[in-house]
Amino acid sequence: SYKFWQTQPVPRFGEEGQLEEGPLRTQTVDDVPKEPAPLVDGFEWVTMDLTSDDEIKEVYELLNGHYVEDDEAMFRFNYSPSILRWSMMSPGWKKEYHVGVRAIQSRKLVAFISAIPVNLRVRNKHIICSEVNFLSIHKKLRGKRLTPVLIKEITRRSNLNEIWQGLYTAGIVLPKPVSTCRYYHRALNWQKLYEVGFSPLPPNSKPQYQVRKYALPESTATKGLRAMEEKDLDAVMDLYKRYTARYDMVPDYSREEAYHWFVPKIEPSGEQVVWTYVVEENGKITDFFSFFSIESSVIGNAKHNVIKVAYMFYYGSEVGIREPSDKPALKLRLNELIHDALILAKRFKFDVFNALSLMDNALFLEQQKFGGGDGQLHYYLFNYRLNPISGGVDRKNQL
Ligand code: YNC
Repeated sequence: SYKFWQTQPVPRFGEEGQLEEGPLRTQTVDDVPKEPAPLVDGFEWVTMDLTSDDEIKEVYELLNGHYVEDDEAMFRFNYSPSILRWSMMSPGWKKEYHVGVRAIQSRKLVAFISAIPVNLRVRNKHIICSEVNFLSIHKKLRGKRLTPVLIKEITRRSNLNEIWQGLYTAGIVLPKPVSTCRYYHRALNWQKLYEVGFSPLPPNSKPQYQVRKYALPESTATKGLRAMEEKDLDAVMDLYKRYTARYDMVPDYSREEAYHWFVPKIEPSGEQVVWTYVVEENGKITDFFSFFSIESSVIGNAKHNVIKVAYMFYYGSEVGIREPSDKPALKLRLNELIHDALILAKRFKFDVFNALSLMDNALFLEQQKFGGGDGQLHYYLFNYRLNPISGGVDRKNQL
């Protein structure tokens, strides 16, 4: 019945048809409480300092034990401290958006929610949002209606900065998705995925057939493909902007943000979080693609503790800009690029490559041997009405 969500400025189920797009509620900072709502006895609000190794470790440990699992509780996200910093300390980040709840006596961190600012283009309008992520509550404190309190607190802190809109995703259905995507998975190390229970052995198949099916060449094939460097930033940004103009909801990155999200760097931990490649032809950048890394813990498996998962991030190609309606040409090009992305991800020891049914992914998922997963990802906006956006899978039917 959405006891909490029905009190919030979000669109309701049953509102159909084309409606006027825009904010649902208008307020000023004067309307916003200056102090957080009290927590139940024994708990207190804290602001986490993610620049501190000790505090990021506490957030890491809370999430490592209590963040998102699949329906069968076989895997749980294991965001490393470096990836958490990359995700929550993007340009414009604010310490006060890293909100924790501690047990007063033990000092233990038992809940967390975060936001980063994002400038979002929705159709032809621009909105500044708080992108809310990493909501998590210790398993022992579930079902006690702490979530609404955390959401109201991150909303309050955003509102005090005059941010009135939110962007978030969730695996569960809430009022009311702007878009719904399905997860797709492409095995890179089929044997390991089979051993951890991620990839089933299809009837009438044998492990060696599956291994052969997902085998990849050693070397990439696209002429001019190389790792992105800082000097490519303007070219990649320009390509990103022009290519993503075809989509209805896209972050509008500043140069600083594009540097943060796309340029590959080795973190102080020695880890790499994001991989971006460009194609250079006669001194011009004609294509790019990127993927990032999140491990998942394997729960209760004797042989393996983690799987290394690459997630498709953004890409762009002059082919799609030059001939926006020429799907066959773009399909060909994206398949060349993504095939190389798989080869590179395999080289970096990823076990599986994930992608969602968004952007132009429908043009390569099947050919690149991605299989549809059980998981869905719903996209939401807070305090904004946007007519639904159909995903890449729907678009596929229109080809
Ligand atoms: C969820 N994921 O429906 P109703 S995603 C939003 N997002 O409210 P309680 C959620 N709401 O139905 P529990 C939600 N999950 O009565 C549940 N809810 O209206 C709603 N899991 O609260 C739910 N992380 O505290 C219900 O539930 C109410 O103890 C029930 O805790 C839920 O980060 C949770 O999946 C998810 O740690 C914290 O199960 C817990 O069950 C947990 O009794 C594992 O809560 C980790 C997990 C969620 C990942 C994410 C995005 C979060 C977005 C939040 C919304 C932001 C709005 C924008 C704000 C900024 C606006 C500005 C400006």
